[in-house]
Amino acid sequence: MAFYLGLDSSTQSLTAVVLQVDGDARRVVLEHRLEFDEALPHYATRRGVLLSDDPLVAEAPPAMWAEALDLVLSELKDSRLDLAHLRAISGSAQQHGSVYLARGAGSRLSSLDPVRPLAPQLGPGRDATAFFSRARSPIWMDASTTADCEAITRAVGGAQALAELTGSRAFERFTGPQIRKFARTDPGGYARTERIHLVSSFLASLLAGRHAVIDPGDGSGMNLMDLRARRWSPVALEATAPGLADKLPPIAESWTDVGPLSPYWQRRHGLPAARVIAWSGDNPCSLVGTGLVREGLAAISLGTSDTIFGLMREPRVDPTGTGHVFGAPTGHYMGLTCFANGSLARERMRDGVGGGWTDFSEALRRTPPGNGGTILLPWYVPEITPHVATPGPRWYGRPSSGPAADVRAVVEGQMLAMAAHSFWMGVQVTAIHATGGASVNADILQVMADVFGADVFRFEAGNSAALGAALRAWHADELAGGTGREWEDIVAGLAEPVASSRVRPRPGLTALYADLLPVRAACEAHALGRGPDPAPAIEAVLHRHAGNA
Ligand code: ADP
Ligand code: XUL
Repeated sequence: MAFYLGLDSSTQSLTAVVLQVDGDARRVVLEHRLEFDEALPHYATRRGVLLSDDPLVAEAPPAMWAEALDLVLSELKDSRLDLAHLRAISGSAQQHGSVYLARGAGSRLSSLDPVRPLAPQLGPGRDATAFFSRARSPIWMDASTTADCEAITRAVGGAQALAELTGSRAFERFTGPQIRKFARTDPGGYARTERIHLVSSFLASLLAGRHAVIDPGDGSGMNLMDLRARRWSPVALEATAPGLADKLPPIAESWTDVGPLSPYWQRRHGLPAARVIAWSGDNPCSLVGTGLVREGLAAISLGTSDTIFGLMREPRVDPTGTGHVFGAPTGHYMGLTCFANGSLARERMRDGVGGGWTDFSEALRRTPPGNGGTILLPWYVPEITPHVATPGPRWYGRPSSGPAADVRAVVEGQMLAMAAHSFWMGVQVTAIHATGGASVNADILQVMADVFGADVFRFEAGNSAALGAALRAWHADELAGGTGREWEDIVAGLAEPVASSRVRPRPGLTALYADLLPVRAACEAHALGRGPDPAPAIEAVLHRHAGNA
């Protein structure tokens, strides 16, 4: 019998999932979450983020993530599980965030005093400058590096060249632009920096008591990694900051054994010398945690933001520059497209029909697919896909017939946008695993199935990133032990959708939505000032589907 621990350090919380494997039986035996704001109020974060005068800046204290790790491991020690059987630990972390360790950090990692808590040993309280060369870490919500994105893009030969090289054009939240800004605005701090980690490799380093590697899954969220070669790109490093190659950890496969859990954790919490497996980003871990280990499956997460992602065997890059290609922890690639206007846009329309999700569903059921030719681009906040800096919804076609039609407009608008902006992945989607808060709504999933022409399954695992990390720990342990297991086998029975939740596409409607896709694209092009008035195209589709729409 063996236990595998998966941790997920997200924006707001640290979650632990323990997987028990006993012969062919495997099950999750513990799930535990610590909310940063609540458990560690002395860092004064709100939803895990430090307050800032500049709305474009988003930072968090790395000492808080370390203290949370210490607390969660001590809480595990107090659980009824016999952790002497703990074989391996891996983790997931919010992507793109970076942690700056000062000179001497490497030796301090290996000489922590097990009698004392972790955080005070990393420096004096909130201004932890002794261990960290920067006490506040920039995170994925930061949007303050536009000038750095532009400079990097120019230096590597344009947005398309950067996307071909690293998997994404320059994005403000990506780590390369963030490092460039730090080196430019605080050259002293940058010079004092011994190692720049991602949140994932930082936490793995704390566990192993030595600098850990960065895996290709998280490394591809930096605009610094050569996507195909899976190593740092000299051109991208050069474009970012001086002497950067010496400050970055090496890149190594996601199943790398970083070393045993350091004596600090063994003595402090009575844990065994379990293998520490390289950590990865939350999206790559969720890929495993939602069972997407072969091409043809996609996950759609309907949360605060909506994302669509799936495994890709080949690194096909989005020619339109909105999607990302990351390394997958299986050794393949994954495509991901992120939409900022998710739940908030749906909630706005829900409030229009009475304020409840039942009213929302009812509205979807009594309005016709195609919505009588009303098309909405629901850009209530600045949109990531496509890039829309100045928010404001854009309505096209026939005017909406009222609040119920508005509900259909937002759901159809979102699903059509997700379908349109995932074509670049070049994957024929046959089944979709729906996750996130809104995935409990079967009427939303019906529109999803009709638009994509694919079966949709609800996926229950709330902690898919932490579960993915635990499964990765198991996979790597098997590999290191010389047995190895297929990924399909690793995820079987654990990272699987609810079979009874299957929603089938309705054939006539898939044809209707296939016709609406280019029309919606024409609306988007018009809204962005890149195309003619789409009104005639909308009328033509209405005419063709007169009985349906
Ligand atoms: P986060 O991205 O913050 O983790 P979640 O994935 O937990 O978000 O999703 C929370 C959201 O789910 C809520 O803000 C709400 O809009 C939405 N939601 C909850 N229940 C329903 C429902 N029945 N139908 C549609 N949306 C729902
Ligand atoms: C992905 C991204 C977010 C963070 C959230 O590119 O920025 O999904 O990983 O934790």
